[in-house]
Amino acid sequence: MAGNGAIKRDGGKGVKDMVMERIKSIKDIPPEENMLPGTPTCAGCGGLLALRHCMKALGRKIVIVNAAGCFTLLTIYPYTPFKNSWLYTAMACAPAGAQGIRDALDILIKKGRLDPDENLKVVVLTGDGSAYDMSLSSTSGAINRNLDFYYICYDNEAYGNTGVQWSGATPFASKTGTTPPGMLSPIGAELAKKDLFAIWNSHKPPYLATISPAHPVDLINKFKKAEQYKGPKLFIALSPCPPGWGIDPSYTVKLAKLAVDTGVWALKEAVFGNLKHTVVPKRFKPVEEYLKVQGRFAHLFKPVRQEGALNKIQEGVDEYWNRHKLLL
Ligand SMILES: Cc1ncc(C[n+]2csc(CCOP(=O)(O)OP(=O)(O)O)c2C)c(N)n1
Ligand code: SF4
Repeated sequence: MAGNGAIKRDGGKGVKDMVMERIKSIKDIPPEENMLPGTPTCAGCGGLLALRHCMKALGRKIVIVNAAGCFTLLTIYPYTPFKNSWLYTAMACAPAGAQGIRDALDILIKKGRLDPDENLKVVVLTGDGSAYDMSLSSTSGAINRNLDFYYICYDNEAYGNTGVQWSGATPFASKTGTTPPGMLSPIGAELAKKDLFAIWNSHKPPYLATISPAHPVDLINKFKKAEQYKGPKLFIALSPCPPGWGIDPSYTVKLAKLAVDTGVWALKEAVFGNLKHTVVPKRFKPVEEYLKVQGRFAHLFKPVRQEGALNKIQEGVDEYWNRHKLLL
C-alpha cells in the first residue's frame, strides 16, 4: 500500500479495482503499475510518462479506445503493456467507438449479463492531431450526448507518428516538418496554438483538466476528483516529445516543469464550466528559458535573434495570466 494509506482496496477483493483517496505528495503515488515498461515509444516520451500516472489513477477496470497515433504502437498483437482491453479506431472517431462500448456495457448490465462490479471505465486516448483537429466534431457530439467517458489527449503539439507535422496544437513560431523556418516564414509556424481547453469548456462538461507528467500529484488528484462525475471527463497532458521538440530524452520532466514555471502550460480544471487554476508559480520564469532549450525554437535565437517573435510569445503568456488574475 502507498504511503499515508492512499489506496483503499475493495473489501478484500485484491487489486482488481481500487478507490484512491486524494494524495498529498509523491510518496503517496500508488506503487502498483497498470502499464508495464518495454514499449516501442521513444526514450523520454512525455506522453507515455503522463499515461503511466493516468493508468495508476484509473485502475485496471478500464477499456481504452485509441485513435491512430504514436500510442497505437503500444499494443500490437501479440504484445501489450496493459492488462486491460484496447480498441483501435480511425483518427476521427475514437469518441464514437467509446459510445459503442459504453452502450454495450450498459445493456449487458441492464440485462443482468454483466455483474455491475465488472463494469469498466471507458477511456479515449488520442494525440493532439486527433483531439485538436480530426476528432473535434465526434468529441463535441459525445460531450453533447453526455457520454460517460474519460478522454486523455497526450499533446505533443504535432502529428508525431507520421514525422512531426503541424497540428492545431503546434505553438506559434515553432518548427515542424510542414512549418520549416525559411524564406516564406522565418519564424516557422505562424498560427497560435488552438485553445482546446476553451473549446471543450464551452460545452460545460462535468470535468475538464490540463495535466503534466512533471506534476503527478496534481494529475492523480484530478482523476480522483473527476471520478465522482458521470459524463465526459477530459484531460489534456502537455507531452514533451524528444524527437519532435529537439530535446535530450533525459530532459523531458525538467522541460514539462519549465512549461508550468514559465506560465506556458497553465495547470487548471473546470467543473461544469467553472474554471480554477491548480498550480500557479510564485514567480513566473521568463518564457525564453523554456524556448531556448528546444531545437524546434532554435531558429528564434540563431543565426539572429528574432526579437519580434520572442516578444510576441512572452506577451501571449502575460496576457493569459493577466486575463485570469481574478480566477487564481
Ligand atoms: C484520416 C487519417 N489521416 C491520416 C492518418 C495517418 N496517421 C496515422 S498516425 C498519424 C499522426 C497522428 O497524430 P496525433 O494525433 O497528434 O498523434 P501522435 O502521432 O502525435 O501520437 C497520422 C496522420 C490516419 N491514420 N488517418
Ligand atoms: S514521437 Fe514523441 S510522442 Fe511519439 S512516441 Fe516518440 S516521444 Fe512519444
